[in-house]
Amino acid sequence: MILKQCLRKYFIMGSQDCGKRKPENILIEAINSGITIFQYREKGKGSLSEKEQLELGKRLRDICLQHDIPFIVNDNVTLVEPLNADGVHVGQNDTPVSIVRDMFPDKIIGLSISNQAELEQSSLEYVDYVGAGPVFQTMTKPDKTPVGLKWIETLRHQHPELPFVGIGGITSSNATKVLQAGADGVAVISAITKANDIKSVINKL
Ligand code: TZP
Ligand code: MG
Repeated sequence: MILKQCLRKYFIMGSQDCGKRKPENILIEAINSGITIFQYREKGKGSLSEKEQLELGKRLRDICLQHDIPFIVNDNVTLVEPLNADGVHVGQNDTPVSIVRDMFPDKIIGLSISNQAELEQSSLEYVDYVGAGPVFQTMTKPDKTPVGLKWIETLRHQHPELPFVGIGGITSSNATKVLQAGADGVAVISAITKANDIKSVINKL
């Protein structure tokens, strides 16, 4: 597995993002349409109880295994082993990446970094890839101020080899700009979960 290639079309989702549709069906359609990695992110309003999370997580994990798509869990390091995840993605206020690395020497570890101060306080030596954003305004995280394409350019300039994705407000119309600014890939939630035509959206990402 070459991580930078896996990051190209990074799909993130939890049941709270799926409306009336089944998360399993959205994931299968997204995989058949060309996503390259999946993150299970059960979080916020409408998200499932711990027990239900584990159950849905197992079903989504199995779908990824069957299709050879890396399966990452968001935030919750206690889900990594029960779901046999390939990796975990944490934010600046979650379990520190040095501890996550101690827990999981061989798993993929992702870290969110939104600005220069966060970059300077981050231990990149423990991290496999970075999520940078929100690049654009997004209803999925409405409280966070967008950091713009400028942050993507800055991060690439400072870390020419670092695998990273842009995230936040990315759609089939603006994804190319994020890649041109220097990201290895684009991470999206609503562009896929809210799409009428998932295949067409993923083709254009
Ligand atoms: N982290 C930064 S922005 C964001 C996360 C999880 C939400 C991305 O959702 P969308 O719907 O693709 O804008
Ligand atoms: Mg987090």
